[in-house]
Amino acid sequence: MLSQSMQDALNEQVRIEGQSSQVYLAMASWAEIQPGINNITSFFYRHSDEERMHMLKLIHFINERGGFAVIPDLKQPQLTFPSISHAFKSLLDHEVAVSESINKLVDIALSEKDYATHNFLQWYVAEQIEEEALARNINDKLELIGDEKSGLYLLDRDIMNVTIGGGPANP
Ligand code: OFO
Repeated sequence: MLSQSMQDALNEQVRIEGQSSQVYLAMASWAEIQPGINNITSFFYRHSDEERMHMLKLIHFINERGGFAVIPDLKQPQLTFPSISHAFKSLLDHEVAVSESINKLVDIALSEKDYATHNFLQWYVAEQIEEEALARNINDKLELIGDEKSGLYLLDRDIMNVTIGGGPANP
């Protein structure tokens, strides 16, 4: 059974994952109207779906542990970006913030000796390591590319094979 404080903190994470999904959905929609970056567009759409899956996984966990998962109100995210690099920089910053919030949840679980929740959260800890590494890698490439259109063409081609979310798949 979840404590009220653990439940509230997990519900806040439901909101954060839902908001992440919205943030990346907005990036996808913006990317979709930029010429020639179809695979980058699909990367953002896939990332948005992945975040929704993270939210669902939390919802199921909260409800299965005797709590009540609250479906959150979401804010309209940033809709347009000065460049593709700006969008990816913002994605990285967002992931770093998500990792911090996951770490806080782990702290709460440990302080309450809630080992079931602690165990559940390890999936998110591992996922965040991968997502941050992926976002950093793409940002590094964009830094190398600078304003070169040919580099962007190659990034768009290579990103097609990138897998988002390596953890156990289904909620
Ligand atoms: Fe990419 O954040 Fe979910 O966990």
